Amino acid sequence: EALGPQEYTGIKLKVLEWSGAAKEALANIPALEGKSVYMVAATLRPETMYGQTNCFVGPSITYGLFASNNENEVYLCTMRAARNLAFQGLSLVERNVTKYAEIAGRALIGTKIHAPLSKYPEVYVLPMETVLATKGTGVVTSVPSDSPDDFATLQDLIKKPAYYNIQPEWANFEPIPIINTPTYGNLTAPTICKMKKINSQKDRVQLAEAKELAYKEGFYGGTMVIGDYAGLPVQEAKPKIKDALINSGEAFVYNE
Ligand code: A2H
Repeated sequence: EALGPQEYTGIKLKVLEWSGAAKEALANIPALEGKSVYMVAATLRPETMYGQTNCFVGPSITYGLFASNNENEVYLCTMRAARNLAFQGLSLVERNVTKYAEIAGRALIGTKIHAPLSKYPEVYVLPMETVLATKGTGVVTSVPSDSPDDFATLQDLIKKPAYYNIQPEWANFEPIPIINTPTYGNLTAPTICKMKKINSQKDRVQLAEAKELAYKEGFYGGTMVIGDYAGLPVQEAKPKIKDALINSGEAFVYNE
């Protein structure tokens, strides 16, 4: 864990269609009418956003819908993150949190979203048991090509959709090659998970090791194979992709 402040990129995942449960929970809230809702995901790896296949929420986490600094946009994240956003001047009334509604993560599952830069124009919200309410925004965007946690969790969901209460088609998105690495090829996380025989999100010890390997290899040895910066080393592409997302209004800097 970093001791100093951690700088994340807050990725804005636009809600295209609520799940049935979310539709019900959020009906009749006049403040939401005519506004776009964005689930805000905190990531350390903005250069991987081309490979988003879904987004994860903690089923037992309570989320809120909050006023943002744009009157047409509402942000969905934890209350804790909303306070941080407000403090950083990203809320409607500076340093003041305006909450329009609350919703359980469980009710968000199956919501259809647009994830910026992803090769898949529409992806779904899925459950991840290990999302921490105490870190980031409580929303984790999923890049199974480069994140062992995301890959292992998706494998669980694909194997047991009924157990996890999802429709199989919500998880039916193949990992996309976005970064080539000398040691693990262009699907780093699936390759490492296979090598370490990681079968589930519950393999915590091996996953912690896999995460470390994938992160180091991707950052120091990786080359982009997709997007405007294809051919560039990840270290060079990362700040450029981050800036492009921020300039297009699809992301912002989020510190905590
Ligand atoms: B990363 P750190 Cl491709 N609970 O984004 C659990 N995990 C969370 C979280 C939460 N509340 N909030 C953010 N995260 C994840 C991309 C990614 C990430 C890739 C590879 C590695 C990786 C796509 N998922 O993280 O504890 C988010 O996943 C491994 C370090 O602050 C975020 O970046 O160091 C990362 O963990 C933040 O972790």
